[in-house]
Amino acid sequence: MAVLFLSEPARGAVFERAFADALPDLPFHLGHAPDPAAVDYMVAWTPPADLSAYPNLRLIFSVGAGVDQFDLTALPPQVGVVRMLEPGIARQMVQMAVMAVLALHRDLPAYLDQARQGRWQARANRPAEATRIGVMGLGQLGQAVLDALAPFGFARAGWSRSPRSLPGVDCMTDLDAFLARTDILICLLPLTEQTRGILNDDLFARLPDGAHLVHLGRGAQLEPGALERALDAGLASAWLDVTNPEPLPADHPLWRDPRVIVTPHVASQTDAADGAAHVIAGIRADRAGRDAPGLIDRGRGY
Ligand code: NDP
Ligand code: OXD
Repeated sequence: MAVLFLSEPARGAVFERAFADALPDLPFHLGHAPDPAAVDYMVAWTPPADLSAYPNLRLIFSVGAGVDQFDLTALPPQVGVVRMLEPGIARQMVQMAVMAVLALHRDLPAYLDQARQGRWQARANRPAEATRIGVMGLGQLGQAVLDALAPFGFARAGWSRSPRSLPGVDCMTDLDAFLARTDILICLLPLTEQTRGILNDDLFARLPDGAHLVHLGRGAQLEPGALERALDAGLASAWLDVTNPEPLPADHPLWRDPRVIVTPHVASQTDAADGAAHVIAGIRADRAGRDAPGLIDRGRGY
């Protein structure tokens, strides 16, 4: 039995120390396993394309919260995929989402634009109760964001594939009805074949006039050009932490659109020590015959 770590060496050194403390009986290899057939567990952002050298691999742990960088169809069927669930990811996501929602609710893009022009001009403040937040994706991140927004008084709704129930949140599965009641749309969906390009012309057309977008999921959920068209057709502003393409090229017009704030995919960053603790907990669960926390459903893609 062994673990093979295939991500950044600095992060790997933190994992190596944590494994030596917590699972001293389990050989831990950084970057290369002397005996690939002994590898049961792999930690990676993306695994090697050809896994045939690792016939006894049981689980691949993603070093990130998403698993869309894996080609799930190419992995051997018996290999489980585990997403990163260290608690700092949700804490940081909450900070980013609250900052973005308040910025758009309080017209920060317009005030930044006025400031660049030296223009002192007040806009009317809208009550939070009159602003309807809608979160696409009611997983651990969508739920944490909706909880954190509760004290501000916004009307809150969420959209997911299966029916959910969350206190104070209108949980919906009907996308049309959800969009029609959403003034600030937050995307926190995983990237799958069903969600690729979901932020498209048709979706933006179904939002009320003057709505805003906060995109925190994955860049490829945004159809290229659709945001620019939506901004011309009545979408008020957008905060993008993820873009399509990503990274956003320096000459891309969205960088210079005063209605848009772009951050370079920094909403959450995995802490190495807490990430190692999550992987160790997963290996312990697997060795005890239980599912590792964060084990995804490969058929669903998340
Ligand atoms: P979860 O797997 O916990 O939750 C996913 C949610 O999305 C579930 O509610 C699920 O519905 C819903 N969903 C999935 N597919 C569909 C669909 N086709 N239609 C409707 N709803 C759907 O994910 P997390 O909350 O942990 O993370 C979400 C994503 O956030 C990650 O996959 C990643 O891409 C992104 N992320 C971005 C970061 C950044 O720095 N910008 C950092 C971390 C994550 P159901 O409840 O029915 O299963
Ligand atoms: C992740 C991310 O998936 O940073 O961890 O988006």
